[in-house]
Amino acid sequence: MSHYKSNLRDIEFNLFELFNVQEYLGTGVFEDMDADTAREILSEVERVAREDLAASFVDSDRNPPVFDPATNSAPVPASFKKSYDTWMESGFWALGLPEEIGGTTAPPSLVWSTGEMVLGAQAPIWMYCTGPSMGSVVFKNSNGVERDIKIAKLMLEKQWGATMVLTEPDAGSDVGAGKTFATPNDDGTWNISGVKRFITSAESDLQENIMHLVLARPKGVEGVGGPGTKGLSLFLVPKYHFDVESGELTGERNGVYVTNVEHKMGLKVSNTCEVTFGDAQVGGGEPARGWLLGEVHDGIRQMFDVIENARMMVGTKAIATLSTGYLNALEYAKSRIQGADLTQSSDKAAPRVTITHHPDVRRSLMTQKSFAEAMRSLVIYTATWQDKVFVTKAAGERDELAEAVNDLLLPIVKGYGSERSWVLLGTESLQTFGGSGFLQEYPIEQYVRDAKIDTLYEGTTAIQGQDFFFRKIVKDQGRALGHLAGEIKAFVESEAGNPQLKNERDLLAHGLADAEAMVSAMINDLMSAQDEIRNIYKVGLNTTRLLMALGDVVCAWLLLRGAEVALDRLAGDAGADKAYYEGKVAAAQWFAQTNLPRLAAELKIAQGANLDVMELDEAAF
Ligand code: ST9
Repeated sequence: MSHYKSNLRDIEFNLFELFNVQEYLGTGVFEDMDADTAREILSEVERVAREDLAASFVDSDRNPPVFDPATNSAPVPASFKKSYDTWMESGFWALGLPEEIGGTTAPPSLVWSTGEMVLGAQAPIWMYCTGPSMGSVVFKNSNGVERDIKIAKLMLEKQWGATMVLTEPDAGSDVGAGKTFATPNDDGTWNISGVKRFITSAESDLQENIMHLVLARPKGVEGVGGPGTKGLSLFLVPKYHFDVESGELTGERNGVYVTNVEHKMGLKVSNTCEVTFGDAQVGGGEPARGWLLGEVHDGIRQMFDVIENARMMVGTKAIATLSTGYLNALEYAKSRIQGADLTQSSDKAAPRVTITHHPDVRRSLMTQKSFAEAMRSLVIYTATWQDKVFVTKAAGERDELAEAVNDLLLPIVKGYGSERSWVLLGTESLQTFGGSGFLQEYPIEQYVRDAKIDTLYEGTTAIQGQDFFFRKIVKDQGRALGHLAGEIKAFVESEAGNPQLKNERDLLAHGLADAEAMVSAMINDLMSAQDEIRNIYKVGLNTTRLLMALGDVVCAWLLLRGAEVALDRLAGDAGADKAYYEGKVAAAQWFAQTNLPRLAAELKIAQGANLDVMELDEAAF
């Protein structure tokens, strides 16, 4: 039986009942992707994910790849290769990629909905198969350079692997501290030298070639290669050399070798590699030759095309794991008989009941359900803004508001999504199983191990918090936040869901006001830092707090919007969906009642920020 429990019903609710994507499916740029086709795709991806991709979940954890230093290789287990091949044969990986290079036009909301199911069933498959999508980044940044367009097409056609190569042993969050450098050759190629760390998918036996997208600092060229991230350029460095015209491998090895594969707590089949470029002592000692992408040296901006997508991916993965964790916990709770009903606890002979009868288990299950459904809504809502960006770009225009709102939401999807998911998987989903949750017989312990990384890679939660406040709110001058807050206020002031949701809309109004007051307090601290620079520490003490607070507000709002739709359906004949819609209303009410009142305390803490902890001698810690 599959470990993976999908929630296609809820995905479809978000797409077709809450956000109404069918209004633009089958039209304009999405002419060939109508709602029926989208539903068929979702249904087939659900089946493949549950049956085929999930099949290697346990084996690939218990028998992970082993690094062989003699050959610099780390083959994946056969079970995983089978799952991977099934996914590649399905062709669904091409959804959302540009048709010019062989992709299939599809709205991001559909792509991320399929993503949830793949990532929930066997996340490393999605991560190993990103060569084609990174090909689209190469295409986007090719500046019309024919060679790069051809490379982009080959990355799709040949289904090569690809990596994002930023991190170094001493340059993690601080990408600009990277020392890897690139020197130009006479033939237009560059030689890359340095050691990178924590590089996902840099080695496996899944693809015939891997294209590394490497940030390095150009040397020996006037005016470029200065300190920090702005001095970095993006280079395309293949594992094997190939003929750009035909795509055939030449048989020559490039001097880029995996020199270690990390031993990790979870997500073990996903090879996390140390990669050495152009070291005479490594492999055959060949130089690591690559091409500068495009014509300009703006590697960090180009790499953020990958990073933004990867942050969305990580948030979606985390949320997908919480959802299947919850559904596994629910199934267990419905069958596990333990103890008497609390109302009969003094009667030692009272009948034993399933644990779903116990208040604390119900609290836990409803907490899991409401967060899983709220954050699914958050992912799909964010993706609908990406749909708007997609549609306007296709028309040769820009929707700056859509871009900004998407940018604002990304750190919430990634930072808030991963934190809430990882914590809830451990404290609630695993806990539902009692001691059995600690056993490998059930998938939850692996979920917990596999999900922890989501708060760490692609920018830690601390980085997401800083990005959220300094870049997405302050640098944006509050435009995107103002728009979102305006939408939430309009909902609060409406008659939505009356009378059932009146109390919750009131709670939302207070929650939003508290979060906005938190932003104001932080802006005040930031302003005061102009006179006393140390006051910026007060801001830094609160960036993660604000991210989590606004995450709660946005999630509550989205759930309540869903509840309004559900109430509407319940007012008619909901038929077989009655319990589903009742669950939507209950989850929204629960989320609002049990999370939003806490924001008043968070505001108080934020307003009380002081410098004590910053002034404390390190020795006192
Ligand atoms: C990693 C791998 O962790 C994990 C797993 C990978 C799985 C592989 C799967 C990948 C799938 C992806 C497929 C992609 C395909 C795409 C398909 C498309 C259909 N937003 O603030 P400044 C830029 S890898 C946008 O001064 P600092 C911007 O250009 C490791 N851009 O930064 C800006 O210039 P300007 C992950 C942003 O102080 C410039 O950067 N590592 C954003 O120099 C400089 O900005 C990390 O994530 C943004 N949010 O450097 C690093 N932010 O201002 C974490 C910056 O003029 N660290 N830019 O616009 C950070 O993010 C730091 O904040 C820092 C700071 C490095 C940016």
